[in-house]
Amino acid sequence: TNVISPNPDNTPIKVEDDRTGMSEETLKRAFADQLFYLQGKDQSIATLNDYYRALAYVVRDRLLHRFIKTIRTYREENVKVVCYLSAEFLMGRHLGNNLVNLGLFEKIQTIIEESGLSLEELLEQEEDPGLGNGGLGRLAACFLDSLATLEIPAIGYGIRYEFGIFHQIIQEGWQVEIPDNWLRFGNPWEIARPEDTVEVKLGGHTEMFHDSNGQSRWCWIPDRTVIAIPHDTPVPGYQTNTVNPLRLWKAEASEAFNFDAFNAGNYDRAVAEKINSETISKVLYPNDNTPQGRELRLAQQYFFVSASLQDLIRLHLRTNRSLENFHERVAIQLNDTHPAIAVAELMRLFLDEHNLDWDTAWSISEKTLCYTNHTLLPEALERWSVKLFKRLLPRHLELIYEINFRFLEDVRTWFPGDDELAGRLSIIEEGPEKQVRMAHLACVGAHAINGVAALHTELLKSQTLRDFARLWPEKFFNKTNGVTPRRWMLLSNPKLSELITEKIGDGWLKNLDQLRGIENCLEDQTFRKQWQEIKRQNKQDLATYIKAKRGIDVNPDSLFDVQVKRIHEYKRQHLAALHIITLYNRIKRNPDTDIVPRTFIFGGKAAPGYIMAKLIIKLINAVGEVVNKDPDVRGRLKVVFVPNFNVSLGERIYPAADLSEQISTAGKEASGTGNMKFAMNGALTIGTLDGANIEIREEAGPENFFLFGLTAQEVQDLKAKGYNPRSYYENNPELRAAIDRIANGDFSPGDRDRFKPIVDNLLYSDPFMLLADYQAYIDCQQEVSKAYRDLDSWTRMAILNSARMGKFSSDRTINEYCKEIWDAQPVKIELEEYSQAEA
Ligand code: 4GP
Repeated sequence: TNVISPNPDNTPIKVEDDRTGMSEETLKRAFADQLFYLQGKDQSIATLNDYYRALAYVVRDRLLHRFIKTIRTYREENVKVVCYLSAEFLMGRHLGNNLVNLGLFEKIQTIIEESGLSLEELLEQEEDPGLGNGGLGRLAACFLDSLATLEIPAIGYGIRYEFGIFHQIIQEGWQVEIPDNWLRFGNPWEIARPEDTVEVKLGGHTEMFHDSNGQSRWCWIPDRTVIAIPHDTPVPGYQTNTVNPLRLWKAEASEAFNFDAFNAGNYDRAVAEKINSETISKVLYPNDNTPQGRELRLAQQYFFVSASLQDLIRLHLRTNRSLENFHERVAIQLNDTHPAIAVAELMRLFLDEHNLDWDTAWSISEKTLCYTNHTLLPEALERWSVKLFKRLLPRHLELIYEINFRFLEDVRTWFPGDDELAGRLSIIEEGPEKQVRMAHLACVGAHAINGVAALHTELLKSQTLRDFARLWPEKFFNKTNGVTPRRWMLLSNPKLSELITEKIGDGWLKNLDQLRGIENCLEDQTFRKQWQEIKRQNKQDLATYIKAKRGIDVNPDSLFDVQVKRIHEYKRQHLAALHIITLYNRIKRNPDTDIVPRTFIFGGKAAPGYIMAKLIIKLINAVGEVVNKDPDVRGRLKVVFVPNFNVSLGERIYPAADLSEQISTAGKEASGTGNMKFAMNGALTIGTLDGANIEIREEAGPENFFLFGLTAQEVQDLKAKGYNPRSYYENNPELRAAIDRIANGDFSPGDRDRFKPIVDNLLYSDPFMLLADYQAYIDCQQEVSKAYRDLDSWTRMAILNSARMGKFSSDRTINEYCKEIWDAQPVKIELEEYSQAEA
């Protein structure tokens, strides 16, 4: 309570602060106040969106006061801070999650419902901020939740894209992309901090000069400056006072620069430059697992890295006398190679702007930087042409050459005479067009390198980064991914969470290993029935959504077989399509065949330029058109492509799944995180021995997992031996019939050749070995159907999956990073008394 003024009789008047109080009374008053004074509305004219915004501000106020205290504590105690540099943060909607983490969900629900509104409807009002493509961006978001929950001082640094990942609609079965204008109505969760603006330079050339000591040095004469304006989003932990910043940079034109042109009467140039500068943070590149080598993309990367590092150095020098202890106060994690230019930029700042000598600068920089790799796909390893580098970042190119020269000198002393090794390790790739290999730059510049699942890390060490692993085995770590149980269970599956809490208390939300406790309820028939009933309700909810969105009736008692993720050939959505066609063929051969009713649910975006992925979407929809309407099928098979898969749609879908499809070609999926969300919510997995599937199966027990397909080793051996997909086609009648049905145009009336690219690809090259895995997949699906016929035993397996997913909490992952890589410790945030009164 705040003391505002003494009474005449000297007893203090206590009022709870409307911006911090957590009592029902105060929250109600705050809601009305925000509606009136921020939205400028009252109940007679307020729209749902007004109510959403009013509520968002009520919640934001309560975050801010924790946020400010958090930042103040970090500064006063001069703590070590983890900085997560990522070109993508796929945060998902904030309101529901913030209510959960502040412990306000139920209270607010009551208040909103008392006002005759529905909280669910208000939550739906929020734009889903899609500042990421898929796994890598969503992982960053889960990590921020865990960092705050574990009370680790941390900052997320990234780009405030004006347009996030495109909105996908389906027209006549095809993906159509619509721009994602998510900031149209403003964003109540961010706070612009123009006072912390920094300048980022680009282009130009370098010149040699002599400093006051007579030493010759290089300096950079850029030809363009943009300004980076930070926008902070508070990220609260679950039931802690910690609220860490997510700091996203927006690019704007530097006024000083424009002014010259403007004054010289060159108004259009001034305007053009402004637009040019703002372009840098305009739009997220919509590629997942494949970089696009465009100049603007490199500019984006450099823009946010430079702004973030300058910001960090400034913050550091506010509380420390020099940069000598920078690595003791800051750990910087590079989320893939997108921010790898940090290696050169940190050196430039240390050398050119802060006058450190090379060895000191290098030693501090190396101790600060860490690098995570997220994919083994060779086409996904970022390379930039030296020519482009020189044009955009001439000083950095020089520094990279110097770093490389010193590195290769070391290599030659360690391995004298092995010139090939030096060539393989070099940061510069020779060839008709010289390239900068960003992964090599990251490996040389970082003291820790990690993969995201056990198999992935092994393959990194034995293949992709083999030479580096030989050089520096001690730099390599595995950090198997995880996901936050707050968003992916508590928020998205409240009924299941409640049941679990009823049985084992709520400790599991902060220590997911405690989920094991529900194994004790396995023999309790009532519990199993409750579990089943909740799954049934979640499926019914999804069925209602599907009906509304796509007009398709689906049976909530059918097996919900779900594959949601980006569309990619290596993820093999088309293998699932072959399964559906095979079942359809069986029905066509014998309409009375006894099959377990299934609803196949797909969701995911294809990169707009990825023709094959877009054709796979069309194929799935085309198969659905035929199968869903065929009277012989009698509704036993339904195929649904749910448009615009994103975080909030994931929240509806994972809890409603019976079967989780994790069917990538072994060795291709680095980890996967959707696989974890499904299993936590009691779906069984059908999957290959790929990425984290292997560890999920280990935890769940092999008897609770549907395994099929070649191993990573077998995939490689088969490739080496000479893989001939056609022989599978020729020798397997069901496979042949399935492919022929596509090739004959049964799913493309009027355009027989529409799917020829898919058919030809499978028959003549099949790089992801669908045909080699086809029969094993079909057989395994048969096992799935058999198991589903006994719903009670299926439910037991589902419960065991959930119970044993403790390992896949991102809290576990973050704890490992803190101990083994970052050397970061939790810091308690104490709140002033008045705000704790009701908390
Ligand atoms: C993804 C990987 O494909 C996925 O296996 C992994 O779980 C995720 O990163 C998080 O580590 N990679 C990307 C990408 O999203 O763009 O490379």
